Amino acid sequence: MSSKIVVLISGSGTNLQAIIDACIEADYPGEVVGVVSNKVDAYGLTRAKDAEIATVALSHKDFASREDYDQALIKEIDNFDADLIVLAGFMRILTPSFVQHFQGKLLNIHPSLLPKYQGLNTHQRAIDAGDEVHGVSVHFVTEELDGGPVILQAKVPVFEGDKADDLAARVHEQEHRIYPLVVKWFAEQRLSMQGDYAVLDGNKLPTSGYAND
Ligand code: NHR
Ligand code: GAR
Repeated sequence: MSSKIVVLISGSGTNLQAIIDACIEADYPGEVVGVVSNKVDAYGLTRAKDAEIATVALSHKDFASREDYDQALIKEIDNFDADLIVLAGFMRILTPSFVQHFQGKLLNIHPSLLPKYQGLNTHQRAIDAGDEVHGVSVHFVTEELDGGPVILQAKVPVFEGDKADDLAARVHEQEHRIYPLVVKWFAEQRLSMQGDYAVLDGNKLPTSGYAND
């Protein structure tokens, strides 16, 4: 049984590409069945089309409210009968009714070592704070923005003189390693959200996820 994955994007879609590439491998337990973007010109839509994956471009600008937009988004995703919804650079905050509809089936990748630097502009904030270590977190999406239980993090060094773009590139390499891995765990039904916890192979994960140290 292969899990049906829908990926939500707003931009270039390099994480989408990493997941598409992983799914092509023999024995990978998931399949990307649809890609939805809130930006009609997102390059990730081209990546999806190149891989012969169905796409939906649903601009938030065409809706009067966040609630209306999210109801339309729910309909589009439900058409794919998805087992898992993966946010990969999706830049719209989701309403509580959206999150409740897909409770326990929503993953996000956030470019910081959560709970540090929730929200936007994370690389510059890590540089400004003088951090020597930065990184990325994959977490379950809950109603609390960037606040759901962490599943896996990866760390990168911050070097003297780094600009936000340098750091973003270093973080991206790690994103492309850890996101397909976490998606695989979910597709294998080894991973779930139970209450406030991420659970892997029956074990509650610590607050910094599986690979904490
Ligand atoms: N929705 C919920 N309910 N919970 C989360 O944890 C979510 C979420 C939606 C998106 C991704 C998140 C990130 O990883 C994410 C997590 C967008 C914003 C934001 O401020 C913040 C965090 C994230 C994504 N968006 C603006 C908005 O008004 C728009 C910004 C823009 O278009 O550039 O929605 O960082
Ligand atoms: C990634 O770095 C992801 O962590 C970040 O956007 C980038 C998307 O890149 N996500 C957020 O900032 C969510 N607010 P991609 O489109 O190449 O996958």
